[in-house]
Amino acid sequence: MKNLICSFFTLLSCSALSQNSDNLPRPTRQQLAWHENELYLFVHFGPNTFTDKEWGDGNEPEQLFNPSSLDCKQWCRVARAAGAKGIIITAKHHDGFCLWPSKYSTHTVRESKWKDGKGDVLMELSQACKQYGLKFGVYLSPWDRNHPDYGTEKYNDVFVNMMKEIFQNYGPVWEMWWDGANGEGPNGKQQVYDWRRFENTVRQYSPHTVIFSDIGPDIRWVGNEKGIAGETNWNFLDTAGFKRGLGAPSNDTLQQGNYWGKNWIPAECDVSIRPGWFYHASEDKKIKQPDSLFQLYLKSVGRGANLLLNVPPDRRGLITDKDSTSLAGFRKLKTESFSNNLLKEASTYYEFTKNDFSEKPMQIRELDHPTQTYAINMQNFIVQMKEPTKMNCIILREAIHLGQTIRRFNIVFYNGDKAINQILGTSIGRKRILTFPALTVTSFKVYIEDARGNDNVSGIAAYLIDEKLIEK
Ligand code: FUL
Repeated sequence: MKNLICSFFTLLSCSALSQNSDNLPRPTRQQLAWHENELYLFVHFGPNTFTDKEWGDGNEPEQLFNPSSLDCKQWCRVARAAGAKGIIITAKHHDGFCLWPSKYSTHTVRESKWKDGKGDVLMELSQACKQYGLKFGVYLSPWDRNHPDYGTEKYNDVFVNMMKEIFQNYGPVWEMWWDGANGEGPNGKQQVYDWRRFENTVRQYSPHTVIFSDIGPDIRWVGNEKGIAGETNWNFLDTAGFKRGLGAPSNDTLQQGNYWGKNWIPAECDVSIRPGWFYHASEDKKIKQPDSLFQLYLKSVGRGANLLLNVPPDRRGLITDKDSTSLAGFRKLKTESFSNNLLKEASTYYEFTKNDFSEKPMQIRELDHPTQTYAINMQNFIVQMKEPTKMNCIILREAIHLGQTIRRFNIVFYNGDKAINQILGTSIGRKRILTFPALTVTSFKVYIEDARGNDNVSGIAAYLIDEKLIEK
């Protein structure tokens, strides 16, 4: 039967993710769960916050680090109000300063003035995240401009031990974020990172953590720091022969993925709400406003990637009201835009034989609740509106637990019998948000024109959003 209707989770449990007779890469359970998190905050915080730098030299006196009223719960409240699902913090940036009292360094919060050396940012944040139901992630820069062992084999032990310390004392760690930078250390030497050992450590000590880097293994960098995924965005990447940092695939490739790529490594779009990653008072007037954050959302999450939005706390250790106001405004735009699915009353008919859309449909369900999403598992379908309806946004979802199979689609809009417009596109992935100048529509047809294996549109919705918000 073509109109196989099966709940997303039923499908999930009946299809082993690892089973892969068609050689199509599929996400692991951890990756699949990662995809559902859409938006989370990045927090750059450390000595640079107090020196007004972006990259510290590593010789900043520890005493500099002294936030006057650090409150990780405030960060969590801001994250929640923004609709973000987690926080990833720079536990150690390139300057080597550790935001936790690591046994493997003497350049940490313990040596600082803050709380007389008794403070522990990772402890406060990991606990606050638990309290607020947020995921907790850790950016741990392999490049270390302070550590005396950097540039020697001993440093690989240091890095591994730091990770173990973090997993053991602050876990669960949802995402481990490895920057590709590999500059010189305090002794002028460059480190040869033992990536294989680093990866094995994560897998052994924290098997549910997803690892981000230029080339994964779980999540890839999107090839720019503007927060923008490719309009065509495959969740596949070829990594053989590539390295992190300078030896990474080209930025274009990272932005789009490889259509024939052998590994499921989806893109994460990192971008800052301000020009810099760290807080600088001089940038207080340059905070991205709700409409630009909305545009970024369309160009990241709306292209099947996730959005990692950096919101740096100031010298008090708090996110400023200006940043949080903008985030709350963005949340409001998102809620207003996507709260009224115009297809609630529509009917959907699948193409049975060529140009015969007569087979009875699935019910259209809420897109953002995968438990309620039904797999269509069909090639082409028509959506019939109850009455002529003005719309300027369509959201499609692909059943990515089965892989990413759709390579080209075409949506044709009708008013009565007349075709009034069409949208041609390539990848769909977890979520594809398409915006266009408003049309009054009585029906529209979705054609999956080219697909590899089973094509699996798993959800569709239509909205009328504020005209000013359509993708620029
Ligand atoms: C880059 C770093 O060099 C920046 O300082 C920042 O942390 C950014 C997210 O990643 O590669």
